[in-house]
Amino acid sequence: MDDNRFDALIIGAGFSGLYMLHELRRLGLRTCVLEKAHDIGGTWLFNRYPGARCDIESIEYSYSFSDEIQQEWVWTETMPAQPEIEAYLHFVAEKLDLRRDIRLHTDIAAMTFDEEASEWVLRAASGETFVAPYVVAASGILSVPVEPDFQGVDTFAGASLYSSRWPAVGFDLTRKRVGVIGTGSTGVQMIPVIAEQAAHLTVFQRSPAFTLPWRVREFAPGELDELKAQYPDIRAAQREHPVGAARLSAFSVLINMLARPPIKTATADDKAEAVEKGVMGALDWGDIFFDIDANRMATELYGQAIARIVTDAETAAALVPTHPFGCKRPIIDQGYYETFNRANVGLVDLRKGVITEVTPTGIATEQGFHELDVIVYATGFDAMTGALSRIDVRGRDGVLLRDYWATEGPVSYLGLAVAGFPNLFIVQGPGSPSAATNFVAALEQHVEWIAACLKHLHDSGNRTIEALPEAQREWVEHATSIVAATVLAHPSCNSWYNGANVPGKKRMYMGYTAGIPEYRRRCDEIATAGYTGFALS
Ligand code: NA7
Repeated sequence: MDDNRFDALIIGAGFSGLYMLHELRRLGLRTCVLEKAHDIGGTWLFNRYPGARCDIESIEYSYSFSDEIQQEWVWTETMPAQPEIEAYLHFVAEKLDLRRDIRLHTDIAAMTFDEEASEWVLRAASGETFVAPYVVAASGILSVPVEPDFQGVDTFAGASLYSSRWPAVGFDLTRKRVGVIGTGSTGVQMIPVIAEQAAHLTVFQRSPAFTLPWRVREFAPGELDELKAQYPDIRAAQREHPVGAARLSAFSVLINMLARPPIKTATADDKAEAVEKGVMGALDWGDIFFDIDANRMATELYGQAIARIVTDAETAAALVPTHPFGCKRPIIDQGYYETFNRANVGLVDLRKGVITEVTPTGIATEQGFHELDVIVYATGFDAMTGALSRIDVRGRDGVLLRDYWATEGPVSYLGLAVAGFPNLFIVQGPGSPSAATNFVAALEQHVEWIAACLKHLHDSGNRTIEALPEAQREWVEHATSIVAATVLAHPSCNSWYNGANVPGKKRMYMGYTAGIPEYRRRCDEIATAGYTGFALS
């Protein structure tokens, strides 16, 4: 038992957990990372589907805390593909000698706060226990997949593949009739790649996506070295940027749009010119985040731009979204719409008739039957709260975190801590910048804040820190009020950002949208003032 007693425990060995371990070791804390998987990597270990790639530039979607790491590691492409990010995390783990404090195959099933001892007792699925006064949940925001329970789903005689647990050895799709369910970021990334491999691809689309074309390319010789020489400026610009990514990415495109002229006063010529520029140009207006009518006008232009790419008129019309642009995660793609011009690709618009059943030979919808050899599920995640809700997390008075969130909604103080759950820190929990930003930039800020907080507790002779309910309420109100004025709050916005993709989940926008610099300013102000909004004892 004593071997399993630590100063701090971290759940999850992905991007967040690895840096957290490094920071806590630097403080001299005896720390252990508990990881359920067979290896490190988190999101970038599991999501190895064809075409899996980050939508932020590699030189920004990477740790900034170590110049040695950023100078030594070699990115080969402007936006990194999954294997390269996984390899990068392995490199970091070796470089910082992290693996000796990581326990793999350790799936935490329950954790209880012992109020008398003021410490957490964690129990793994194997029965093994771990004890520490502090726990950092670095368990990921998109780590629990939503897998639909269509009638007959288990009867399918072909291969059922899930985007977030793709076989490590890959899967040969050549000469196969493949069906893909889901057209979020994952579906949009994999569809063009699968179309090139499969004999036939049927895309089952419930909600069409807004997706912006992007050319990912290999770095030219010497280009990466030039960028590395500019790292001080690149990192400084990132730090000041609301989404933590100052170079072009889908997020910064959105931010840049805010400075554009409004569509509402645009002339017919302006609009025609916008459509000429393609789907990205069609959306490039300054008023579409705050005005739902403006947003709908831009969507109309977007539909016209799709119709210029997709030759079949019915397919082109089916690809036009009905939700407001901006309310879901912006997607970038490589040849998505062009894929629907291929002879071996078909689109099933589930808005005209839903999936009724999976049979041994394929998928039945209200519109007809599709014979398939492979079904690919790209159906999303129980985001933000999913991972912690699957653990029996019991705080004060034995309250279960999942019950608390089910009743109150996914509330927190700063997206970092939850009232009634002392000494539990969440990296990028609901109410933090997290998924509305460059996640790596956001997590670095959290990890550093948590480490400084633990140092403060130690130096000030405190053992317990706990968010106060009143501060939590005010934070939730503050975060919610920022999105209230935008299309993000529109009732037709159903996405993982607000929990609408998980049946029964309490709806609440789960990001903090004032940007990382403002968020950092507030977190630092709170810390400097002696951790206002927290009780320390
Ligand atoms: P998303 O963005 O949640 O997309 C999931 C997709 O799956 C979306 O098109 C869903 O349609 C669709 N879906 C979910 N359930 C069903 C059922 N039952 N029937 C048909 N279609 C369904 O998840 P992703 O994995 O693509 O992306 C998640 C994040 O990963 C992304 O935002 C990036 O941050 C990285 P819906 O829209 O709900 O109608």
